[in-house]
Amino acid sequence: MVWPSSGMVRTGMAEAERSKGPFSPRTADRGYGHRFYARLVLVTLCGGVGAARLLAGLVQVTPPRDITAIVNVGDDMTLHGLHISPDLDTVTYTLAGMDNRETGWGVAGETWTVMEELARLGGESWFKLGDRDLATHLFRTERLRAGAPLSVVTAEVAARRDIAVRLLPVTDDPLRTRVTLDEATELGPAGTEVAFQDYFVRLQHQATVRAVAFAGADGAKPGPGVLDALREASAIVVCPSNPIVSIGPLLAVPGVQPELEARRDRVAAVSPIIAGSALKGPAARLMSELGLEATVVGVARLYAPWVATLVIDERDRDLADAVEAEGVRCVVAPTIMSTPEKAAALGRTVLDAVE
Ligand code: FO1
Repeated sequence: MVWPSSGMVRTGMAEAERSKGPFSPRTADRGYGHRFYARLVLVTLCGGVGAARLLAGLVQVTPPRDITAIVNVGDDMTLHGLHISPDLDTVTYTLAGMDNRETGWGVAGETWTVMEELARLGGESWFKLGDRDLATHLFRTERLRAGAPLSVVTAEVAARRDIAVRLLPVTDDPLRTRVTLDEATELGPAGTEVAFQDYFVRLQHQATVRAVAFAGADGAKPGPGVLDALREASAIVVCPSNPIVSIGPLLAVPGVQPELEARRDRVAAVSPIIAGSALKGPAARLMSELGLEATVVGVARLYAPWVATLVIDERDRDLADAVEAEGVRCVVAPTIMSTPEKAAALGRTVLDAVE
C-alpha cells in the first residue's frame, strides 16, 4: 500500500530541559492532577517521542490501566539479526521512566561499549544501539524466534517494566515503511526506495522524498485487541506523531481506518505541526514533499475523514477558523510538552476535548 495514494525545522528542547532526567514520573509520584477522568476508556494512536510524552501526561490524569496505546511498527527493522521496534521501545522506556530525554529515543544513562567495539571491527554502527537498549532487542528477538507474536513480547516487556498502560503493536505481521527518494544519495540514484531507518537515521531525513509506502500492510491483520479497543473506546486520541510515517502505517492496516471513521465523533488529534514546523523530525518537510500543506490546516484536511477535533498550539491560533473550515472542531492550547507538567496539562486538554 502507498500512502498518500498519489504520488524540520525546530531543533528540539531548550538546554535547561535537556539536562533533566527521564520524562515520565514514576507511578508512586503520580497525583492525577486536579481532575480525575475515571470513566474514560482511552485509546491512543502512537508513533515515537511525541506519543510517548503525551502518554506520560495522560497517565498523570487518568488511570494507566484504562489506556490502550496502539503503536506504529512501520519503523521496525532487523539489524545484527535483532528485531528492533523503535516506537514501541520509546513508548515503553518513557512510561517506565527510563527514557533518554536528550535524544528522545533509547535509555537514559546509556553506555555504548558494544557499539564502540562493533565499530572497531568495522561492523554496522550507524544505528546506535546502547548497551542497556540491546537487552530489549535481544529479549524480543529470542522470544520472537521461539514463536511468540510481537504483541505478546510487547506485553511481557511492559509487565516487566511495571507499565500498566496496555501497549499494542498495530499488527503482529511484518509491516515496513519504505521511502522512495527524489534525489540521488549515497544509497542510490533518484527513485531509489530505501528502508525507513535508512532515510531517517542514515540520511538524517535530509533527502527529498517522492513517495512513502507501507510494505506488507495490505496483508497485515490488526494485532490482537486493536479493533476491539477502537470499538470499545470512549475516547480515541491521535498523538502528536508524524502523520505520514507514524500515523500512516496504523491507517494502512486493513480495518483500522474504517473503525476510526465509524467512531469519528470520539476521535481527537493533537497536531504535530506547530507554526509550520515539527518539534522534532521531518513531518513538515515530508508533508510538503508529498504535496500536503505543512500547517495545522493541512493536518486537519488529512485527518478530517476520521478525526472530529484537532488540538492546535497557541502559536497557530490565527488558523483556528481555517481548521474548522475543514470540518474539524478546533481547540487551541499550549501543546509543547517540554516538562511532565505540561504533558499532563495537554492530557487534560485532550480529554476535555473528547469528553
Ligand atoms: N535515531 C537516530 O537518529 N539515530 C540512531 O542511531 C538511533 C538509534 C535507535 C536505536 C533504537 C531505537 O529504538 C531508536 C533509535 N533511533 C535512532 C530513533 C529512531 O530511529 C526514530 O526516532 C524512530 O524510528 C522515529 O519515531
